[in-house]
Amino acid sequence: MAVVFQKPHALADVPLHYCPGCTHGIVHRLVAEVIDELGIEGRTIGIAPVGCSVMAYNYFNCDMIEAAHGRAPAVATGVKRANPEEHIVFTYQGDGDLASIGMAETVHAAARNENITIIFINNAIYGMTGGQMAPTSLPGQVTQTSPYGRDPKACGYPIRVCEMLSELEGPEYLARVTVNNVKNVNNAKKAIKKAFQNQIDGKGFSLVEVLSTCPTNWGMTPQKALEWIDEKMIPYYPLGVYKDRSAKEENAQ
Ligand SMILES: Cc1ncc(C[n+]2csc(CCOP(=O)(O)OP(=O)(O)O)c2C)c(N)n1
Ligand code: SF4
Ligand SMILES: [Mg+2]
Repeated sequence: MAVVFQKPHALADVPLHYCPGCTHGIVHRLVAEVIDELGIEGRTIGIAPVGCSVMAYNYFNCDMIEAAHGRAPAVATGVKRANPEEHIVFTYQGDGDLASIGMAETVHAAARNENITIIFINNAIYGMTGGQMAPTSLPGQVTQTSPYGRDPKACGYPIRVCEMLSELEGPEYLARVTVNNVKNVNNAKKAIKKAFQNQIDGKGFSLVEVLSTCPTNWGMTPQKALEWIDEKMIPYYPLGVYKDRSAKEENAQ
């Protein structure tokens, strides 16, 4: 039988606007595949951020809402609570959106253990606005607003979101993945699927951080950007599961 390569149904059949080598598109596809596999397209409502993925509302075939910059977890909270049995709600947010202007919304949604799914794209930069320093930019990283490299003495240290949230009692599931090679893409999909399945099962707040590329603002070729994730990002942001409450409770029994 011939295998035909197709787009997932939950991914709209329109060209994405992302730059060559940007991994936003890979993560979109993984989210859409998971929506297809879980059979939840008709129940799913996505919350788009402000950032390069602002037009995610054009790319997913489910209902989408555009939140103000950083407010996606608050919007998701309202949508989920309006019909908790029926709605499956996910946010898709960059590091500027989630970890800078939206940090309060993120932390409090996690502390409340809102039963929502967050896809957090950490590309260590403000992509859409031209490459300014993000809360996750690495020490020494050259950006438009740190032309001599990020100096932690002046700008503070990068925030490790999964580690920070794992100190809270609330969250159900926190994992960091990346999509810079086939193995990592497969692992990322497993984590994203678990984050949606947790919501279906009523388990609570699930966040998957995806280390992503921004070749345009990093000033790299797409290939070099994928390597930079291995060389620079993973040492600072180790991959792994930072919290999995249900698994821990099952193991303790
Ligand atoms: C209230 C408000 N402040 C600032 C901006 C400008 N702004 C738009 S996108 C963005 C940063 C986006 O970066 P990130 O969330 O990391 O997404 P990326 O583009 O890297 O995927 C900023 C600061 C805005 N739109 N609204
Ligand atoms: S500017 Fe960066 S994050 Fe935005 S689409 Fe281009 S490569 Fe992707
Ligand atoms: Mg970013």
